Amino acid sequence: MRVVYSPSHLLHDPVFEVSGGRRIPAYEVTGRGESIRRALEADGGFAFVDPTGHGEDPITAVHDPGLLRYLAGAWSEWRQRGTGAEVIMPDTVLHPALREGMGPAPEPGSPCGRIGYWCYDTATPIVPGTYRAARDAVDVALTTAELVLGGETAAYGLCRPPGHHAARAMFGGYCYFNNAAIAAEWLVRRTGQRVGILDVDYHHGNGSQQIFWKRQDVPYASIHADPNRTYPYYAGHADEAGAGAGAGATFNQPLAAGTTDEDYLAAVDRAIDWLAARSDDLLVVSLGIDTYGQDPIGDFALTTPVYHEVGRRVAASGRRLVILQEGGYFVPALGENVRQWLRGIEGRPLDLGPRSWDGPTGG
Ligand code: Q9C
Ligand code: ZN
Repeated sequence: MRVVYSPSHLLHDPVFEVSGGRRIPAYEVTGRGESIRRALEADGGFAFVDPTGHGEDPITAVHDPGLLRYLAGAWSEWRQRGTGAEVIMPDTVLHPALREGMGPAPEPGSPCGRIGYWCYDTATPIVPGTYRAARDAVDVALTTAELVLGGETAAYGLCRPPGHHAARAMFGGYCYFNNAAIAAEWLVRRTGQRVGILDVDYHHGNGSQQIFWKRQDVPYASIHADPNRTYPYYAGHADEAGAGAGAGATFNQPLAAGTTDEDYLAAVDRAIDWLAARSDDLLVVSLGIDTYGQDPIGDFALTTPVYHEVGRRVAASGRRLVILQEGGYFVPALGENVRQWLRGIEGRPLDLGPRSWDGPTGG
């Protein structure tokens, strides 16, 4: 399988985030991308490809041009105003009730006003290399989509930073641009087909859901932790099914803490069947590995072999697959779990060898 990878993800190197009122070490770190790169290189069955530039148009096909403009200039604007802070992070955000009944707020001029206008949390700091890395992650996604249009049955894009929490006009949740949504929209425009999104990250992909909420040509199926207990808190409930032309084209399966391999596979089967009835030849997969039993921010109980089986079942759907990395924060096993998932896609056997975290001499 081809793997699209860019070392420029290393430029996005946040040190901390603020979670539950505490300053904690960032979870979304460069070591994640390198764990995956190393595991896929060591496997020997993957061919690495560089991304090619696709410009701004595929991004503004999905996102507010103001969001792109903001992210492009955020660091230099912040530095020029001389706050001296090591990251850009909001202290004040545009809560919808602030202007309830008064119409939309204008985009502010001050750096602190602008970050809270575009960003909704304290998990997604902007550092000097963030914009370059986030733009290149989009190109990784689009290059992966291009490989599949060029005839590959499946290809994998090592997107970092991830994307599925970024909405049309908002970023957050470690995500800046919505790589999967941009790829799906690009595929729709290129092929005229209905392109499904299968989101298996531990968290609900609120951004992807928002972007395609009123669209029937990009059905969105997500399997995730119940938002009643987990980020992103305000979206991903079972009764959210889309609206307008997109009524019935969103499918959420919120799951309980402690979700097992067996529970999970049953949800995967339901998502695959649901997408099979609503999409044509192509699927974009938002591949999160934060469902792993040892993930520091997840509470599911999945084990390494289930990733191979999920990959096998997704491949059995017969769709051509654009597989894009989202979350997964237990770095020691992240690369191995991605590797098994992709081996499952290719019909290669599960390989719990000595390199494997869950293997006989692993860990
Ligand atoms: N106190 C992805 O997996 N932090 N993003 C939640 C709860 C944000 C996860 C903190 C988690 C974002 C792509
Ligand atoms: Zn996640």
